[in-house]
Amino acid sequence: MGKIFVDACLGKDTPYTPVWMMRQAGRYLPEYMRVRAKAGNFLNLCHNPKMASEVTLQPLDIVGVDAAILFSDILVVPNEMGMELEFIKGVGPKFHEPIRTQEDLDRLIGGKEASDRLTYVYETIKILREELDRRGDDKALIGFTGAPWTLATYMIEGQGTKTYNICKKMIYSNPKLLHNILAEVTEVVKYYMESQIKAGVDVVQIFDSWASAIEPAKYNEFSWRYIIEIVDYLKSKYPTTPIILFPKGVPAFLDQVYGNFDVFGVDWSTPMALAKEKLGNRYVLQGNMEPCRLYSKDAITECVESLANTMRDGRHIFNLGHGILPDVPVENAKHFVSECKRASKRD
Ligand code: 1CP
Repeated sequence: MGKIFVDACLGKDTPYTPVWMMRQAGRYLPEYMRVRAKAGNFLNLCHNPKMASEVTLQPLDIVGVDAAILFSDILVVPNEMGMELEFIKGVGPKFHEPIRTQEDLDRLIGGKEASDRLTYVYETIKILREELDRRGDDKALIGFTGAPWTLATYMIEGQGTKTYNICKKMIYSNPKLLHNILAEVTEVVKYYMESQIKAGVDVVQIFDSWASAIEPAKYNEFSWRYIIEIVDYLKSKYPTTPIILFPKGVPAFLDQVYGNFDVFGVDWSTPMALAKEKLGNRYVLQGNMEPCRLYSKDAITECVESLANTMRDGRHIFNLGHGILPDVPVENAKHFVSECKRASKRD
């Protein structure tokens, strides 16, 4: 059974260009809100494989996307490295004891031991694998992680940030400590991704959501090369599993992109034609509708047609250029998916 999404990741011809949406299982779906209410809170939902697998499948059934993305969060990794995590209403994720010194780092659980604690994630994937195989359709399952840099921003700052001043201060005043933190997270993520593949995901995506916080001259040193270390590890053991990288907001880095991965996720601020010119011959491109276009059906159609035209030679996966927002009408999300399929249908 060929999966259209997996084929597209590998640059093979497909009957149309497959589509999924970043953050597609989430608060814009009333069905998600019902399961979340039953779970009590967001982390309980991540920790409950039965409920997490249920919400993972919702966008396949409701919106018609071609791939499901495992329902979890990037922050379960530092959480299982021993950092207590809380999601506070109106604030977002919070680590009460951030990592600011080598002693803080030394107290964390590392490597395989930390990744082995993420059993609820692997359990969710196993349920999903079984269910998708039972259905026998061609929908794929995406596993994911945060990039070491993006995870480190939360671990060091303790929460989301607008300025990144604490972790950026470390770039310039204590790079050795930052490299030690990044190396430790990289070790855990390697095993974590490997375990997700073993549990049954078809494809993995690495989110570097806060890539743009680093100046281009430092981006490779503090982020990309750690991502590529993970890619090299996975490709040496699982050469046929496609890898998608999504570094958000780094158009100045496009000329320096390297690595043995398959799909480059283009964020909404980078013109797809520019990404195609720089990377289209080496990587399949994913993206990149500005997520706020989801508020208008006309704005959706205009963008999808333009993307389909730019990418008419293929080597493309439709997606948003970042996550869907909670107040988007479900009907518009469905319109996006059906327009992608219509506009890219091959004769
Ligand atoms: O229900 C709720 O109120 C919690 C909201 C929520 C959800 C639905 C959070 C908290 N995480 C998630 C799920 C999630 N997170 C998924 C699976 C759902 C899907 O995609 O269908 C994924 C892939 C993520 C990944 C994630 N978490 C990223 C990378 C992707 C991106 O959007 O850039 C990041 C940066 C996070 C951190 C995080 N978790 C939650 C929030 C609100 C945030 C962002 C906080 C901030 O802005 O700093």
